[in-house]
Amino acid sequence: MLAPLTALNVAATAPLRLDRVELRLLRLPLVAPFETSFGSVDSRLIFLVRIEAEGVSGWGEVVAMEAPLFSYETAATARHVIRDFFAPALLADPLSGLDELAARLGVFRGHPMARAGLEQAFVDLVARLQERSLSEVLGGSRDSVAVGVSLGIAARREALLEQVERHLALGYQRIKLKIKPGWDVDVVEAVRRRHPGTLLSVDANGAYRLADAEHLARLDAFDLLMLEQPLQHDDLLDHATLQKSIATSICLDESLTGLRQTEQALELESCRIVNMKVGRVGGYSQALPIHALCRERGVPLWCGGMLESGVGRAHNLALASLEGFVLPGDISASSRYFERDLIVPEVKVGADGTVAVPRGPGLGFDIDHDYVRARTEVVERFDRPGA
Ligand code: OSB
Ligand code: MG
Repeated sequence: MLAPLTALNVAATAPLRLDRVELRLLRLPLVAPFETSFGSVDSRLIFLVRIEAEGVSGWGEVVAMEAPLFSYETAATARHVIRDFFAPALLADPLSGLDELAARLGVFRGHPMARAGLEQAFVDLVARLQERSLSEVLGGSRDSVAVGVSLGIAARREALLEQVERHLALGYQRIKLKIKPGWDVDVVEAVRRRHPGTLLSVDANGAYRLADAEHLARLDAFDLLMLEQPLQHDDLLDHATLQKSIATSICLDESLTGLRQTEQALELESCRIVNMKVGRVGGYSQALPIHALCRERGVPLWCGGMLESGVGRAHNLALASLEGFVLPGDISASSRYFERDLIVPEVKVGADGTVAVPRGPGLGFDIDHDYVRARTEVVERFDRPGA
């Protein structure tokens, strides 16, 4: 049986009256463009959420992109649903904990990334009020988390090989290559030939169809840890069919939009490995039961990434400190993404390919308020009625 949310240890001490929800949009340039099967980006529009209560602030990040490419959500749709529906619902009455917050938002459909940003800010706030670390509040047990790096589609194969080399030298424990038709088998073969012992995986972001099954089976020759999201973003059945015809383990990302979809994917054997993204699944109220489900079933789980700023990355780090996260996460160093991050200290990857889990209250990192302010393009505040 799955633990009820109330047993997940993120209840507020007493019903918490939220005073304010604040949204903040800011753009951070990426140190290098990041290309996937759905396009290339050279900057990240960061969407921060701050929730204030009892004079304390909790921080979260809405990981939606600017365009509806990874999922249907965008920064603009998230802003709209938070402004018009989610924030008013949360500010209306005090909240006893995360389960009540999730229930309050549960009357609305969809928009998991918008919900997750609010859940993150709330859980950080509760942790800070209790003077406990986010990892502790979530039930984490690890002091450090094993990490890998996700490398985008490159202009030339030599450039990718050089990046693989560089990131292995930095200590990363696993290399993930983005693939698409025309940038797959040959590239993977070249990387595998140079690095026979490296943990290697590939991520197609939905670029193939079931008709490509024979082509994808050619990847079986390279001893890949997994093939992430080969088929369409909303598919479970074709993935189950594909999994029967290839040896490489399928890992689902886009298709797992919540607990129910994850249960059904495991039931259908659409995947053997689960990528957790707290934004994609709709927050901790889904992420924690998905973690419990994977542990119960012995399904390997790992923490994905969405090119988050340090705020979202700190949440990922705390979540990945839970016991069920058994494979290296896409939780790379701040410097892999940005010249300067929004948190202090920045996230560093040790030579052993791990990141230390902070033990300070809440996120365990300080927000770099000066830099956040300097970069902010939009701020929107919602106050509790009568506050
Ligand atoms: O599919 O895992 C993905 C980045 C943005 C959107 C989707 C994905 C990714 C990554 C990079 O692979 C993960 C990271 O390092 O943050
Ligand atoms: Mg992915």
